[in-house]
Amino acid sequence: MKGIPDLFEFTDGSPVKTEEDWRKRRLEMLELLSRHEYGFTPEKQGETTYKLISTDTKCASGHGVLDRLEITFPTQKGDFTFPVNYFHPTGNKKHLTFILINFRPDPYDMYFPAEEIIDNGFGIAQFYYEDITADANDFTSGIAPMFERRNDGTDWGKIGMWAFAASRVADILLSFPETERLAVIGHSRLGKTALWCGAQDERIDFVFSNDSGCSGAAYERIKHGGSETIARITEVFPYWFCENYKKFAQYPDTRPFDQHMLLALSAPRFLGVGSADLDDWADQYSEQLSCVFAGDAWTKIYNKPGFVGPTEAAKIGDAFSSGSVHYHLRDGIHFLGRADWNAYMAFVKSKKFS
Ligand code: GTR
Repeated sequence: MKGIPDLFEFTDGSPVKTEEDWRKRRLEMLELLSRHEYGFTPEKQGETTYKLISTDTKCASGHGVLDRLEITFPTQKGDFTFPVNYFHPTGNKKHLTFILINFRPDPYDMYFPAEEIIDNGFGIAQFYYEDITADANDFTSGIAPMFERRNDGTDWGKIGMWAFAASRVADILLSFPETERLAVIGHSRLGKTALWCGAQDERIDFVFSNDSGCSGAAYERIKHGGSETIARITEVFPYWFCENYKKFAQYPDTRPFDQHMLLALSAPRFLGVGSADLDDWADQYSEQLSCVFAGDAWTKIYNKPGFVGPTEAAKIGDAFSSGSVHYHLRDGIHFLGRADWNAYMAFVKSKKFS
């Protein structure tokens, strides 16, 4: 389609054809998204460690174990520690664990059905995003002041910081023998965060964005009535992004990127995007279109099915899961609910690993 920033063209205009080319293009796209949208993520400063604070061996009807952990990682200005609730099936069976970047600190929460997730054979490790840094235009809390600022418009915003913390959870989960695969998942602003985490951290096998909308999964150049725009999001939530992002507020079509690039950075791993019928603000159809456009990375570079589904808008109840890129549209409002989890879990179960 005309005007779509080309995934398969280097900034200098030369074509991206092979997997080797794609690996280089990947770095270009990460740099574009860092420089202009989310800010640059600082280097990891050293080893991540954890402490087991308590264990409930009979959580979720006795089907699972809840380990309450404290995870510590070094920053440029000392150690930083945050709590993580890790639910996993009883016994040490190997499983995939979802890293849920969540809105509340409580171990049990309305955004995830712990018992069903465990009964499906998965683990879930969730942390509270404001334990990392406040969701406010204030860079004095949590890890925000613990890294030097670049002061050139490209400093990481809060989305980058939350995403960095999700990767530190991955550091620990990967040291557990029962961890077979990892997924990262988030809803809304934390769906944007999950996408940015998965784009950067290739150890994560499944990347899930639920109702992430503007500056998440929604393709910005094709927006539909009543949906959020870059102008609006950078006015209300400037601190989620780097300062440079504001430059595009009035001229979004001049950006050398769009959100399909963020999604394509998950290739050749698995990607899942969910929308809700009543969530026009997130722009459901734009979220689907990003999947359509990003899917080419799987087909053209990796010879794998990418997004297998229509280019016309999905109908309520549709779920397109046969490729590496899943998309579903469920009924209801902006929420990370049971129907979303069931769709994501079914997608994981349908995939074989080589
Ligand atoms: C809205 C914001 C969206 C979305 C949402 C959320 O106010 O405009 O981009 O992220 O918040 O996180 O719940």
